[in-house]
Amino acid sequence: MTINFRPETTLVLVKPDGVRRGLVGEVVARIERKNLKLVAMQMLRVDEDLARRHYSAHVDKPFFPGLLEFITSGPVVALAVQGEGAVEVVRNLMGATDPKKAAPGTIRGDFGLVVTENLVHGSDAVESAAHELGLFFPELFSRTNA
Ligand code: IDP
Ligand code: MG
Repeated sequence: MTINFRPETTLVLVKPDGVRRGLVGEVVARIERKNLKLVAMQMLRVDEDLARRHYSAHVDKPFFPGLLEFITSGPVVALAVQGEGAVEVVRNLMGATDPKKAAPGTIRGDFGLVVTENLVHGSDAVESAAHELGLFFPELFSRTNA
């Protein structure tokens, strides 16, 4: 089975801190009540290879080693989320990267405190969403249905 990339589809991760703190349901509930559609969901452990591919844009950043260590530190929950403007809508639900600056009412604004533990990932563009969905759900999303 494959899933079409249209309607617009984005990748959400509940990161290891979110899973450890029991916030998977909270994140899923916020996505669902926004009337976005969950089309795939999986708990998995991110290994170093997947972490490097997923965060390749950040390879030269000083925080990259810590980011790899963190994202591989425990299970994550990966979600494929579909709906009109899904990429931007999810980013708005998540709030700013640094939870200190994230608005109250957003996931990071309500539950996060420090940038290294900001609970969720959401693809930042339609093109990166296609790439990231292929990384986390290779059987469901491939370049052929992008
Ligand atoms: P995003 O997750 O909001 O898209 P990015 O800039 O793509 O933010 O950064 C990826 C992840 O790297 C962030 O979610 C956060 O976990 C981590 N990160 C970003 N900036 C910093 C920083 O300045 N120090 C430590 N970690 C950071
Ligand atoms: Mg990003």
